[in-house]
Order: sequence, then C-alpha cells, then structure tokens
Amino acid sequence: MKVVLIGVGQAGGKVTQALAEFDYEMGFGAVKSAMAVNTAGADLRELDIDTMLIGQDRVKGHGVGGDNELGSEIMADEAIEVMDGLEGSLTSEAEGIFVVAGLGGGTGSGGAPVLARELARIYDVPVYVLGILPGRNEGSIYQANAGRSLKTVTREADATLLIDNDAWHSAQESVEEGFDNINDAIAQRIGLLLASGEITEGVGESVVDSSEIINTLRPGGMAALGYASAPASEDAGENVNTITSITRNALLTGMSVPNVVEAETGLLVIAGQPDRISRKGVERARSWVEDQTGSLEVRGGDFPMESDRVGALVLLGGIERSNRVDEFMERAREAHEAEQEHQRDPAAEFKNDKLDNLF
Ligand SMILES: Nc1nc2c(ncn2[C@@H]2O[C@H](COP(=O)(O)OP(=O)(O)O)[C@@H](O)[C@H]2O)c(=O)[nH]1
Ligand SMILES: [Mg+2]
Repeated sequence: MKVVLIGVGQAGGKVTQALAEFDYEMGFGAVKSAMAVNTAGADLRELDIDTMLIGQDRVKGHGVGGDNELGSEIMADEAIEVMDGLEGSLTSEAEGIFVVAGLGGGTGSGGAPVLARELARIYDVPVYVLGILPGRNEGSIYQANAGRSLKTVTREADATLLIDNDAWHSAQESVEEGFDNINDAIAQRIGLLLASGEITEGVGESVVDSSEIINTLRPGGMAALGYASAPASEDAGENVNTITSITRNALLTGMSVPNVVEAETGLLVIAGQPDRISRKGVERARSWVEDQTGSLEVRGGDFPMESDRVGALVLLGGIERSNRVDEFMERAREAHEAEQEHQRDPAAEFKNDKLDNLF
C-alpha cells in the first residue's frame, strides 16, 4: 500500500522516520514520502526527513509542553501550510495517508486529530492515524491527554491504528529506555503490513493487495496489529502447526493493543517463502482468527519474501469493544477527573491540621 506519512510531535516524527528508513532499507517502496511537523524546533533537528516548524508566532519553537489544546489550536491555524508542504508528495500514487502521533503529549495529541480532519476534507484517499498510547507508568496528564485525543481522533480519521507503548517493549527495559526499540518494532511491523500490499513479483492469487488493508480498516474507529514469527521447515507440509501457532501468538500475545478479542474485521498475512507456506495451515489459522474475534470478515493473503522464518501479521478493524481499550479509557477518565478536581477544589488546600481547629 503506497502511503504518505506525516508525523506530528516528537513521537510522531521519530516513528515516521523509523518507518521511512525501514521501508527504504528493505527496498519495499511503500512509503512515498515522509514529513515531520512540530512546534518544538529541537525535536525536528534530530530528524533527517523533511520537517516543518509550526506555531512559531505563539511558542517560538519551544513546543507546547503537555498542552494539547494549544497543540490543536496551532494545527487549526496552520493546517493549510502543512498541507501545502505536502503538496508535491501527495501524488496520484498515494493510496492512503497516515498521520503518526503520540496521543499522550501536546503537539501530536492535539494536532493529529485536527490535521486528520483537514486532510480528509481535501483528499479522496483514506486518512488514517497511527496513534501511540502512553504506557501504564506514564503520568496522569499523559493518560488524560490521550483519552481526550483518542475520542477526537477516532471521530476524524478513517481509522485509528493504535499502539500501546506497553505492548511491544521488552520486559527488562523501561518505556523511556525502550523508545528506540519500540520505534523499531513499530517500523518493522507496520512497515511489513504496508509492504505486504506492494509485492507483485512471483504473484500467486493468494498475495495480499492494498485494497484488503483498506477494507479491513473500513469499519473505522480503532484498529490494532499483531505480529509473531518462527523458524520454518523447508517442507510446507511440516509448517501447518507452525502457521497456526504463530497466528495464535500474534493475536494472543503480540498485539499492539493487548487483550483485544472482538473485532469487526480481520486480515491475516502470512509472510515467508512461498514454498514453505502451508495452505492448510493458512486456512486453519484464518478460521481460528474468525472464531476468536467473532468476525465474519477475516481476509487472508501471503506476503512472499526470502526468509527461513514465517511470520504472521494480524490486522483487526473495529476493536472498540475490547477490554484493553475500555481499561485505557477508564484510566484516562480517572486521570481527567483527578485533574479537574485538583483545579476546581480550593477547599482541598485547606485540609491541613492547623485549619482543622478553626471549623
Ligand atoms: N513509542 C514512542 N513513544 C514516544 C516517543 N517519544 C514520546 N513518546 C510518547 O508519546 C507521547 C507524546 O509525547 P511527545 O511525542 O513527546 O509529545 P508531543 O511532542 O507534544 O507531541 C507520550 O506518551 C510519550 O511517552 C517515542 O520515540 N516512541
Ligand atoms: Mg516529548
């Protein structure tokens, strides 16, 4: 699937760059262009893709802190300039636009929904948001920001592909230490998904094409991606169980949003050497995904590539009703309420021993 990427904010820019680099290094050619937009000049200077500084008149290149309302105001004022900056890259070739952002901060959190809305007004191709959710250990302001942003972004984007920062980092490292590794994992997995719709060599009927990705994201709302891989035998007949077990791992332990069980749609992509991919394994794996998610619309396809491993990518569309998303929204709501309470309850400040005696 040929895409244009626009990163908004710090996480957005870094993940966009990681995706563009992975696509380029692998020679896939799915990423047609990549640009990063930010209110913080310092964050942009760390990138080597095209960049655009916005909000200079208001924050003078210093960023918006965690103020996502300011982030959204600035984007509303300058979305036209941002889109002008993209003009050359949004050729007739692009099949979709991905706005990439961390939803817990300020610039990306506030800016991504506004930019998605403006892009959707102008372009016919679908506008998706690749949204990063803060991990459990991030502060309550991040949770509250992300909750608010998630609501808006799912309304404005054609679909929002979510990645929980707790999902794809190894247990040994903290989220902060692990950002580069998480970004690499995101780049590889999303990168493979996009590339899977691009392979035309050695095509069999079973090869994935872009429209299957688009159709899987068609329900809108929230989407998630899972991945797992394992060594493959040279004999396809011996890989039946390998394919079913990597599919199970992708869905049960490898999802970008953990514990998603129900989905409206699914796409199962099996990546590997064509003569190692067992048709029987693929069919079994696909009907298992249908059973597991309750979806009656699970597509399937191969992604032929040179490797002695096989990989399973599971894209799920319309995941609103998952426990993990509910849990996140609950966390965000609590954080938001705590913040409100803090702001509007001056009485809380009088609750100390000295004053108790006065009443
Ligand atoms: N996966 C990932 N998350 C990040 C990275 N940098 C920041 N984040 C997370 O993204 C959210 C927003 O932070 P940031 O992008 O710095 O905010 P912004 O620059 O104001 O949009 C927070 O929840 C961060 O924890 C990164 O490089 N990778
Ligand atoms: Mg930051």
